[in-house]
Amino acid sequence: MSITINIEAQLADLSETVRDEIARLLAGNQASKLLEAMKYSAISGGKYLRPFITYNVGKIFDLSIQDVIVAAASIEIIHCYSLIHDDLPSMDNDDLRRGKPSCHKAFDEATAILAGDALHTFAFEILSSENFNKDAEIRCKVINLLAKSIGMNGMAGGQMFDLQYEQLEVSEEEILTMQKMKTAYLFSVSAEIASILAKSNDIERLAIRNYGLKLGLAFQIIDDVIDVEGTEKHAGKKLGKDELAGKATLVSKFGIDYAKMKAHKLSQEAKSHLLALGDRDYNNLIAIADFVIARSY
Ligand code: GRG
Repeated sequence: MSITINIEAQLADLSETVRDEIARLLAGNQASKLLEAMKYSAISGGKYLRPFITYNVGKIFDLSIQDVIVAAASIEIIHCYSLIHDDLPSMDNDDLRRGKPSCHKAFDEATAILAGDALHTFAFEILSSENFNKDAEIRCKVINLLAKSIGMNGMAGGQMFDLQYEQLEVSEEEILTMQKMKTAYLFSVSAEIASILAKSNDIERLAIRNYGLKLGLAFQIIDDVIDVEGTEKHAGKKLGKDELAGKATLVSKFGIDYAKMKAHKLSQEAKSHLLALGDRDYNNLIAIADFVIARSY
């Protein structure tokens, strides 16, 4: 299953819509250094891939951009929060993000920590508001899923393993579990949120969740490949850092070819979960799974 669709052009279109929505959501808050730092990181470059997944899953269930835009923006806000904290000197210590100084370089470390914290809580503020969805049960489901995906058993837990595994010999299973938690759960929740909003049935929801998980894992493995093979100009961040830090990745353990093969297999598996969606038009989701492993940034 492979499809010729220009995902990059579509990503560029949606990026603008998501950026505008984040700007709209942040507008009306009192001007401050903290708000400037939040805007600096959340209304900036980037692929906007996670909101794009939310939008495209929504589309296969006949949801409009208006139906999913707040959820999509909140996912991107969480992602931006994680990038700010990931770049901190105490984490991955990166000076460059999305082709410009990372938040703690453009401002200072304390401001960056607070900007990340404030974006984190802001995402939940948005999702708990009736302006997002009138149905309190839906809001609770979305918030519960997102919170679980980014907490101790999700993104934060995965980041902890990522730091703990530096310079250690760990198994393939440990690497994949860490990457699932650190990266893939947010992809999965980006997809599943749209199926919650669409009130899709359990079989469809599970298929979408698994699609997101496999997609996210493939994405992270290719991210590690780009760290070795990519160019800084294209990636917008410093590369070659994994080897220096002794990061546990499939690339460091088994080499580039194995990592690419594994990412390709995961992308195929992601697509195969979509078969459970029957006649629905999921061509864009297939194209996203192709894009994730073909990308060079
Ligand atoms: C946010 C709960 C929470 C905790 C913070 C710092 C941290 C704990 C987690 C880090 C998670 C992280 C940054 C994982 C890496 C995922 C990754 C490859 C990010 C790059 O994503 P792209 O390429 O970035 O989609 P753009 O700039 O295109 O948006």
